[in-house]
Amino acid sequence: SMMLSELKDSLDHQNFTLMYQPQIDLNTLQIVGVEALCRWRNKRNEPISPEVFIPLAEQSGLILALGEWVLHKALEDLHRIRSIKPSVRMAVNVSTLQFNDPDFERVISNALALAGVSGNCLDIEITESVGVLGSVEVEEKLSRLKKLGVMISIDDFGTGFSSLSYLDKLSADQLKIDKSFVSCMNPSNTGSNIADMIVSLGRKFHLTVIAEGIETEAQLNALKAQGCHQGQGYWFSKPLTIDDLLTWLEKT
Ligand code: G
Ligand code: G
Ligand code: MN
Ligand code: NA
Repeated sequence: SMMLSELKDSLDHQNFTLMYQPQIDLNTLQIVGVEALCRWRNKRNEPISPEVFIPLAEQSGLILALGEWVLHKALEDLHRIRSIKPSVRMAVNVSTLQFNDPDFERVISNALALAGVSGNCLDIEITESVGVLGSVEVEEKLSRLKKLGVMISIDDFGTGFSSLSYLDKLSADQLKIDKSFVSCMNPSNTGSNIADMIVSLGRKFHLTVIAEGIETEAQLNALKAQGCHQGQGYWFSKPLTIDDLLTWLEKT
């Protein structure tokens, strides 16, 4: 298709950009990480949503090269971020196709070596679609990645089709509460909700819980009261260009 050939051209010419959204510790309100979010404009300079171009990149196999570019760019920018806030980690979304590529571990260790950063700077966000979480295959891969020092987050937690039976075998570090469960939090509804349940589950299984899509102070306070560890969302900051992020970091 037209869009696919433009997408390929863009990769050759490095026409993608990354935006960074701060991830905040809900107790200290300090930044602990940033999530890299890929952006693309077509030839007519129209922004195309990643919900459109990421699936296209996946169908065409381009996602492997694009994913590698994202890793390299994000880790390169991390140096500038850490020159202001030394402990900030970089979270990168990894498509199921990348994760299941036999070369994935090599891609990760190469990216770390190229950027000259250690594995504990990097957080890999995967979804339940990578395979059967808790299965020997997936857990062995996660364990090998963790030996590089990287952290693993389960993104969009609760929106997939997995059962919960894998949680006690899971070699991940974090659960990310999908923003759909945060946006439906209602200040007048103090009873249990799905976000509440995910926070309890995560804490029981010694996983860090991070809520995404926090847009109001009421949502922030409710999540904090439930014991949610971290959050990101428009309440703190929308995704920022690297320059705007550096300015934001200088001010906070
Ligand atoms: O902020 P937002 O509209 O950017 O993201 C929309 C969707 O695109 C999210 O599901 C997000 O995980 C995904 N996405 C954004 N950037 C990347 C990326 O670099 N790689 C992958 N695989 N997905 C991404
Ligand atoms: O699936 P993933 O978690 O990677 O996607 C993150 C998506 O959520 C991105 O599209 C990002 O732009 C978007 N996002 C980040 N903060 C907020 C928020 O507070 N509200 C809404 N509606 N979307 C958000
Ligand atoms: Mn994500
Ligand atoms: Na999500």
